Amino acid sequence: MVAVLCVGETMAVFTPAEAGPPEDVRTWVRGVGGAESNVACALAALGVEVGWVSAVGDDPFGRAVVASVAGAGVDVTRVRVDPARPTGLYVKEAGKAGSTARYYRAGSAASALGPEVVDGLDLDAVAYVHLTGITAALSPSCLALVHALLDHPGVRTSFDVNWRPALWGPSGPDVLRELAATADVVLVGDDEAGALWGVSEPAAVREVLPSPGTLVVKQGPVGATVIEAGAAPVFEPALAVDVVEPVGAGDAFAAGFLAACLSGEAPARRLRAGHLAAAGALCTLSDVAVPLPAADVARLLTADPAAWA
Ligand code: KDG
Repeated sequence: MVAVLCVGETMAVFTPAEAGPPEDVRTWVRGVGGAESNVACALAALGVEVGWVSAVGDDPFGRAVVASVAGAGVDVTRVRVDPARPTGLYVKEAGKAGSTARYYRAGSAASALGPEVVDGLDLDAVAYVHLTGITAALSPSCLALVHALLDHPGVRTSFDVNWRPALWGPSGPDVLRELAATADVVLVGDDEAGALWGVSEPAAVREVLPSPGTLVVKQGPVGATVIEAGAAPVFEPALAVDVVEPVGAGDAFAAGFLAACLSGEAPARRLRAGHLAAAGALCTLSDVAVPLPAADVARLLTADPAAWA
């Protein structure tokens, strides 16, 4: 039995192991990355029982992806192996300010997932189903799967908007807004909200997304704000971190936030748990966060933020 199910594609990630233009790079490091499994791995590191729902090809990259996510302590029994389609890949050119992704995932095993997946899931026992806008962009069947989970009666959903313009046509902003409107918990970066809907201040984002019970607006290195139905906004500053590479930080933040929701923490503490988990992703080149030592997390959860400025 798991407390959280994370649903979405995970890919083999290739990062240059040498400086210079990608055309000249001959040595690449192969990692693993997928927004939803990144969340799952970070949740597992926080002691949450979590499963990942996806599909991979019957190929070495698929086996490597599944082994890596399972190795992080995530239940991978709901991952299907598709003999007819490959595991998706992506190439990441990393930088401190941001990274670029080149995707090789059209027609991948995970892009063939569809709403039939829901029939095989025991959703009654699950506290949250975590989804992202990435899955919605992969194919019409994946979009239908996201709708089916968001609309499933009795399922509490968490939805990270995860705007990936390279995956979308012009419908992206409208589709993502519609999906977010039906989730219980929505996480969005202020930069994403600005790009998608032209607003980035938390109160203005709330006007665009009035319905989710919990709206979290991530404000990069500044902090994050949670706005819950009927309550005043709560802001929590981020930690000062020497950033190595930012990909995966939002996923880790979502994991910290959800884990703290599960343990009944107050809003500010949930945000801080998100920041602490995000720090573990900001300090690594990998998309998957390196969990901070539990003792440090416990200490920093209650520390005075002035101490880390
Ligand atoms: O949030 C990080 C993800 O973007 C990364 O791990 C890869 O899932 C991925 C994607 O679609 O970009």
